[in-house]
Amino acid sequence: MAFFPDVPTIPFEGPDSTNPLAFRHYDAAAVVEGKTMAEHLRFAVAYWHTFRGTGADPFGPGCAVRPWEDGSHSLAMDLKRVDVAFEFMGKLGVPYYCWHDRDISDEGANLAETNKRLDTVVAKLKEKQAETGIKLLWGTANLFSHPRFVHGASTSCNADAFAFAAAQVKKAIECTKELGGVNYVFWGGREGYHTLNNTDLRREFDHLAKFLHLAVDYKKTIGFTGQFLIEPKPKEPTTHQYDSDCAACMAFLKTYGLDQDFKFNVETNHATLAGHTMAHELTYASSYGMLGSIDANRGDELIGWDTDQFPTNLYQTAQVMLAVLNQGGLGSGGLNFDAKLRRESFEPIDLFYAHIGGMDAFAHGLKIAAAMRADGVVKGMLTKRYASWDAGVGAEIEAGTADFATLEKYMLAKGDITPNTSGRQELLENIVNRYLR
Ligand code: XUL
Ligand code: CO
Repeated sequence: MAFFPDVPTIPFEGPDSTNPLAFRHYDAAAVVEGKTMAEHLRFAVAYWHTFRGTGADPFGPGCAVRPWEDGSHSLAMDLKRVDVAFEFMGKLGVPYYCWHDRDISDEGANLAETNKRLDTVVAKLKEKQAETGIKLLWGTANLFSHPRFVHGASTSCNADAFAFAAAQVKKAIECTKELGGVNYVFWGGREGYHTLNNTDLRREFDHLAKFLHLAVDYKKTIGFTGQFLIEPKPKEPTTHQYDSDCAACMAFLKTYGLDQDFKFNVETNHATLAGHTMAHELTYASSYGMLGSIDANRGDELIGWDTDQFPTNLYQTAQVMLAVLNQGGLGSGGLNFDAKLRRESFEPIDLFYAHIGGMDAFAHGLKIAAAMRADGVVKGMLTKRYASWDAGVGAEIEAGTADFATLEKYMLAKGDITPNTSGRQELLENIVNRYLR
């Protein structure tokens, strides 16, 4: 049975196409900088938004039209949804998908039943993966929706919530391994606080670190080789999320001796909520060898929350792909569309339009980034800007052969510094715009 009977496998038709069900830039087999677009971009569909999103918001219930949904929370519905998902992903031509445990299988009456049901769905996912060649980019556990996690999971004031979360993550890692997942993600969920009047901040941080150490131990015990990823986010649902941005996460991981076991899954709308550009977060993470994967979406410049919109901003996608190319690719990571349709876009076909647009925006961004790198104009200006560090006193400082006494002697003899040169911001912005076509 086809769930999207009117949609063909999405073809690549080239930049001049006006067919809304075709790619204009994403040509999976096209080679850029020696690798295919598919290899560079490693797109993934997010199960939660695409197959569980209803369009509900604080002002009204879901209004998404999904003819295959029967309104139940039955196992049969979970299994049918797997067929829907694989038809959608197959027609779209994405190589990967991502899930939370509770997206793919609802909870049963108790943990044992929940796990049993999850196993049944995982078995079907495994079959469909084998049949289609679509793979799991990452799994994760939903430790934030159920009321038992109202005060957080590993940072809850209730030790039982920590224990339940541990059991749930243990199972989610096992399922990820079973499906050959190449990463496993930890997004903080409700790990954070609203008021210090009821929060022992240091104790909660210690518990978060303890939890992650236990996860690392378990990963080694079962021989799961996927990359562990932390996904920073500064606010929502709590006022102060503990994993607020890449730098805060880096400090946390270093403080607790976890930095060798994790990388970051950086999300565009989380970066902007933290008051950073996505390019800043990516460059920070990448500089320290910590950029593992990307949740590709965008926010709204006028709205202060996580709108999780599909990425369409070429300026942004080009910057993202520049960071990715500059570090030689994402390794086991990929570009996961952690993005949802607007409530007003309620028809199934909108799911295709949204993903096609996102994939094209990133393929186009990849071409722009590759063109910038080929010309090397911006990079050349950057290298030139730091030339004073490549020889003379700069090289001595970097090499550790200078100290305050030698630097004083040098400056006393010289009298004052070599004059500064212009930062050329406007010129550089104009040059970047040359490539946006
Ligand atoms: C929440 C968010 C999550 C994570 C996975 O803002 O981004 O969906 O990606 O838990
Ligand atoms: Co995300």
